[in-house]
Amino acid sequence: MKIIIIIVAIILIAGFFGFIALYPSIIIESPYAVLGYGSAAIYMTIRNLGLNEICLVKVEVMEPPGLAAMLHTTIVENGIARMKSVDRICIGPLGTFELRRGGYHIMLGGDIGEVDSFKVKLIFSDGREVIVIAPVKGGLG
Ligand SMILES: [Cu+2]
Repeated sequence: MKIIIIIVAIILIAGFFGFIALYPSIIIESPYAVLGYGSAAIYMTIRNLGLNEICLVKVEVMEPPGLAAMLHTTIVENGIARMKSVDRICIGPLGTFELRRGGYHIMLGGDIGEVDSFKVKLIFSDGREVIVIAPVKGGLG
């Protein structure tokens, strides 16, 4: 009897760590949005608690509907900052990546109107999806 309990415990513990290894957490911290003219930018910090690199490859806007989302970075050429599309944003093993003003961000386009927040779905390279609500905090200065 005792040996069965020990075997079951080992299986459960191995299963738990196997699950953690296969599906390590992605943590989204302090998401927020800034409104522009016919656009908006979303910023946040993404933490990868896994031992493999993960990449944010796509964003879908859930609310409000009908908006397009792109991944952008900001580059400075001849002293002028402009935005450039990127196809992915990668976060290394046990790494942290900050989407921030003047850097990488999620760009929303379309008929945005008056909104208090955006609900977006982040889609990662391993197929995982994370839903994030980003409250609006002011306009693009
Ligand atoms: Cu942009």
